[in-house]
Amino acid sequence: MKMTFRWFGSKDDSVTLRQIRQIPGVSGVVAMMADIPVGEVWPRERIAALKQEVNSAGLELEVIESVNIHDDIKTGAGGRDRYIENYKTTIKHLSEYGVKVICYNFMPVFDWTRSDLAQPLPDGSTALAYDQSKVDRIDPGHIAEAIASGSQGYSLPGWEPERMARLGELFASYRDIGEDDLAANLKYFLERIIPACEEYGVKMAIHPDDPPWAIFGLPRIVRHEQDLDRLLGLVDNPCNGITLCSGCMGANPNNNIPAIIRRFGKRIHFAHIRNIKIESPGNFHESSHLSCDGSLDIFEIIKAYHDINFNGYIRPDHGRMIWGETARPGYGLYDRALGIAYLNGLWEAVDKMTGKTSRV
Ligand code: DNO
Repeated sequence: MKMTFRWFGSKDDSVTLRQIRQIPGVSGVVAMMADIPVGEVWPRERIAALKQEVNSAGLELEVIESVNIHDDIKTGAGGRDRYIENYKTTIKHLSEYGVKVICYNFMPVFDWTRSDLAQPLPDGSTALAYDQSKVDRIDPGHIAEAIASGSQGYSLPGWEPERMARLGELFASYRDIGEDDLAANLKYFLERIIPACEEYGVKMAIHPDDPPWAIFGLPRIVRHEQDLDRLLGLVDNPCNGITLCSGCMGANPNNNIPAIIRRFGKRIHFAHIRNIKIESPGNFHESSHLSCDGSLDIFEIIKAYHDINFNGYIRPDHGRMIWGETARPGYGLYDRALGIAYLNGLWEAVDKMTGKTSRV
């Protein structure tokens, strides 16, 4: 495995590359370019500059999260072929600068959703939380404002203001799209881009729906093991893979994360590892990474990755806000760095227990 850390860029992150470089065991950052409109080609010169910046801090740039998918591709609208061609060009450009994995999602309208970005926990920290009963009371037309009000002024990944300004139009574009239509549109997309991925040596890694169930009546198709099975079969090629997000899929207690890791093994290219505490069905908050603080057994998750000789990328996921830090919700330095130290410790312990070193 290769340990990485998500970074939003020098203009848009409270965490610096220098700080990331000092977290033990981190080989690279997972980056994005939020200012490029969804659907447009990522220019070579922008990628070159980002790579140069990251490499000169002593870090690698091998994973992008995310190259987002235009809603015309998800709905199968007339413009999709142009956006797919642009996506292929972006894959080519990224590959020329050493990018190996692209994380993306296929969630209609909204990316990850929470009802609270700073729920106080008993230890005085705050964390992201989801309470279905609260979400049910939010008018979907106003959820972007509800979410943004807790964002500490930072842009939120997947909640681009220009898209949120068109919410009504976006909702309308999904009116006749059911789960099977969405899956057919994903297949159409994958059939066209996976040959480019093979040619350029890039792996696609779809992120599950967060939370892993339908919200606001919109279709969702990456929620559980059966969905992952269907999605991998849409185009049965190693370049069509998964970002397995433990905290996201783990919000449904029927999703057995270690079993999913063992089942899909080599098709998992990117692992997001974090814990969550499920309070009741549909009601959870994010916790520290430790097994004892949440509902997921992180040791078993690491053990499963180790057993399959996982040689993809790992990153700690959302952290709590601790020690008075002000940062983008979920993406401060301190708790994610603690998360890495813990994940590294578990990995070393399993290495030594099994006599098999599998860090790359
Ligand atoms: C939120 C993230 C998501 C994720 C995208 C991947 O913090 O987990 O925004 O990056 O869904 O496309």
